[in-house]
Amino acid sequence: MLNKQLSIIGVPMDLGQNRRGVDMGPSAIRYAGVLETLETLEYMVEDLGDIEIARPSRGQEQLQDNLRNLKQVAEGNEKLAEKVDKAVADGRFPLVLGGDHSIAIGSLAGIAKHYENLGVIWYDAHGDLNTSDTSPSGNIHGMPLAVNLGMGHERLTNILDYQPKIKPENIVIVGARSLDQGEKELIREKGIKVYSMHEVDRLGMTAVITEIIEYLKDKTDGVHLSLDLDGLDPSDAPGVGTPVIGGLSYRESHLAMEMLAETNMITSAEFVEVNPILDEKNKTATIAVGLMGSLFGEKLK
Ligand code: B3U
Ligand code: MN
Ligand code: MN
Repeated sequence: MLNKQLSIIGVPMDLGQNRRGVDMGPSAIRYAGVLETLETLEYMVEDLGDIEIARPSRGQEQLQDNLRNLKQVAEGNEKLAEKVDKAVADGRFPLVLGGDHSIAIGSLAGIAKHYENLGVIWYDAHGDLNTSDTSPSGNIHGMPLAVNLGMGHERLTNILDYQPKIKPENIVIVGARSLDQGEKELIREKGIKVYSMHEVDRLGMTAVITEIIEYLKDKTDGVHLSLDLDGLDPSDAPGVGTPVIGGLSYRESHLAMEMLAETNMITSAEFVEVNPILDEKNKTATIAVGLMGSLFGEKLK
């Protein structure tokens, strides 16, 4: 049984990338029925509302040292880290709703403090392992995993005054199919485990998740699921800012969530990059809520 006390935290963050609209992700996910879904599964859910996010800088100021909106992204993540920290300290399961993936900087800052060896499952088309030196875009949503490894601007790596947040051997990336050169080098250098689409296709999702569970189960004392909706194929999840074809299917994703639910190993989660402006009738938010249902044990009921 997972922790029955859930705290939902919305983060209307759209400053970690270029396309507006992802700030409406938390509303779209709430509208798609996240509270009702989890309450039906007999969770005690408190909705802590949304973190306040500043407006973007304009013109030249926006991109400094190849980091877009650094100050606002850092400040938003500091606020998020404090909220998440408190939820975990109170014995609650934090469920964070994005917003773009830069919010994983704040979530993990708040969560990892409470664990010696936090495992992280990064469900994503991308590696999010860029730094300002390797990023092709300056978008901080392409950097949070590197930041959590202690790489990047101090303003981001040192949130809540400690770093690194996580260890490379405790990370597993699933669904990758768009990695930049610098990210590939970092993966090799740090020995990060990656199940790209190639491995998912060869092994099948059942074997992939079984291996991930085996890989993390003995060496971690908690596991955070960071699920970027662009990990799914755009035909299933069209409402994302950087869709990449050839992704994980709706069915594979539900299977993955159901298998994780059976283990009870997930101790925190976030669902990010839902962009209602780019979506088709709230399809992507609805899929996100469906996946949460599976992660929180719908099939086991
Ligand atoms: N790797 C590219 C693109 C990207 C990363 N994350 C998303 N897109 N969603 C970058 O900008 O770092
Ligand atoms: Mn991502
Ligand atoms: Mn992504």
